[in-house]
Amino acid sequence: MLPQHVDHLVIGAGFAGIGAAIKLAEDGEHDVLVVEKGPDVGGTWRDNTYPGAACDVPSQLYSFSFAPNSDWSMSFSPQPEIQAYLQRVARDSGVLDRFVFDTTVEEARWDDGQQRWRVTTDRGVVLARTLISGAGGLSEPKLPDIDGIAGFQGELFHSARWDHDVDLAGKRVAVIGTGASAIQIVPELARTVAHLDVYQRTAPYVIPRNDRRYTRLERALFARFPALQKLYRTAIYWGRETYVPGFTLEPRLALPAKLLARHNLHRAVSDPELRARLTPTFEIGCKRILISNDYYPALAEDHVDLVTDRITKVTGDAVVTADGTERPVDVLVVATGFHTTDQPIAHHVIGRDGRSLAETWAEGGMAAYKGTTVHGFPNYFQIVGPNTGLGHSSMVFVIESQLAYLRDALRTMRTHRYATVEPRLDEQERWNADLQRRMQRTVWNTGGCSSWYLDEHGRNTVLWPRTTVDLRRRLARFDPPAYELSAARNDRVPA
Ligand code: N01
Repeated sequence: MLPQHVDHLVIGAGFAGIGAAIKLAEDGEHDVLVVEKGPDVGGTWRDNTYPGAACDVPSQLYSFSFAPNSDWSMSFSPQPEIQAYLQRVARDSGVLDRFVFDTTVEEARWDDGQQRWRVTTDRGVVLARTLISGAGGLSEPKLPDIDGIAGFQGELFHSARWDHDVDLAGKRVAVIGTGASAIQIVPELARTVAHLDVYQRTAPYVIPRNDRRYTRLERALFARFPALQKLYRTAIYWGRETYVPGFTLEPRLALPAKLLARHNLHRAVSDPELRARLTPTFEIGCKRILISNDYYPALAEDHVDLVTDRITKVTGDAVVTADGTERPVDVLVVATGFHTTDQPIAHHVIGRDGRSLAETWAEGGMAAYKGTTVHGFPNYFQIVGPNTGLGHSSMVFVIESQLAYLRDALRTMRTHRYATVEPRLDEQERWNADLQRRMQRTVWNTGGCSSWYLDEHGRNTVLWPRTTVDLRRRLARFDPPAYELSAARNDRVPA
């Protein structure tokens, strides 16, 4: 049974939802409900179980600052370890009793009369004072729109919905896509399948993955001296931050990474024709820089083919390319990314004037104030909101920055007995105009590529165009002057 009303309803039990529940509890906010559509915590780390799934941000940084883990086995953790970490953090922090699983939010509608969010789930309706979305930017798989693909007779699945019942040994397998997911999948498949076709539309930059196993001594030292682990984490953080000027100010500053990527390719692939097809034609950083030691070597294997001709259609048992070649396939893996600038949750959150977030954003693209609150949506906080994404560092850092802002907003509401907070339209517009002005200089806009950072209008509504230090500073305190604030019309919680 769901409660009829709560103070705070959180959508999603990934890093954002777990972090929100823990931080709200620290502030004495215990009337919290976390609604999760899946059967467990973990979010994207629960869903992405494909072979080779691992984090491409070092584990020491890709974890909560308040829940360090001295037990990471590798410098880049494999997915099962991250999932186990999230399960453990949620359990040990004592907040799991606030979570309901296998429950889908169908609609969250602001009721201005009651100053509450009316959240309709497939298991009942809950009224909530604040709505906190931690639904995630990489949660809804994007399937490729290819002629005939619906009629494919073999096995077909998306990288984020891996079908572990399908035995791939000895099969002819095709992978569509060469993004961060695909380059982890391809080397694993190359070890088991009879033949692998990799369909590449755009060649990515791939730099070496400096992965290594932590020694027992290192792990013992991290456990014994938390300050040492913190220092290590800080060093990784600043190392990552050095990418920012090359991305946001002057692409030539990213030359070392470009040379590294070129060296990585030359070292692994000796065939000049294959090398040419694997050479990116855009500025480094425009798309996510990928890390792998075994992707290029896998492509150089005899039973692996890189296909760069455009896919024209899929038949019952083959993929057909523009040159007329038909390549038979038993299993088709689509590693074609996620709905990022058209997030499904936006269709389900309905604001003060009866319009959904998706409708509000239809013309100008996703926009929020400080990536977190949205005009027309009182008491709504979106963790990993518009323009809070990173191409170079840990999203957990961003999530914690936004949670600090959320907590200060709730503290301010408590102290001043505000019933609602909603960013002023002029402040939100000023924030986004400044962001987009800044965005003009970034490699994501000027680097000559198309990417999932850009929406249908060509606007980058996904990434943060400054340092993460800057983001954290701006989110450190809630800023009432930028908000419309209202007192409670009625102190009684409506039934
Ligand atoms: O998805 P993507 P992803 N026909 O959108 C191609 C995070 N992540 O799942 O480049 C043919 O990057 C598309 O081609 P193109 C990370 O933030 C993190 O790999 O658009 N091809 C591209 O090659 C990452 O950025 C980790 O020309 C089609 C690929 O599919 C994000 O998730 C690990 C096509 C999609 O790449 C998404 O990565 C994995 C079509 N119709 C992922 N449609 C970590 O380790 C698309 N493509 C933390």
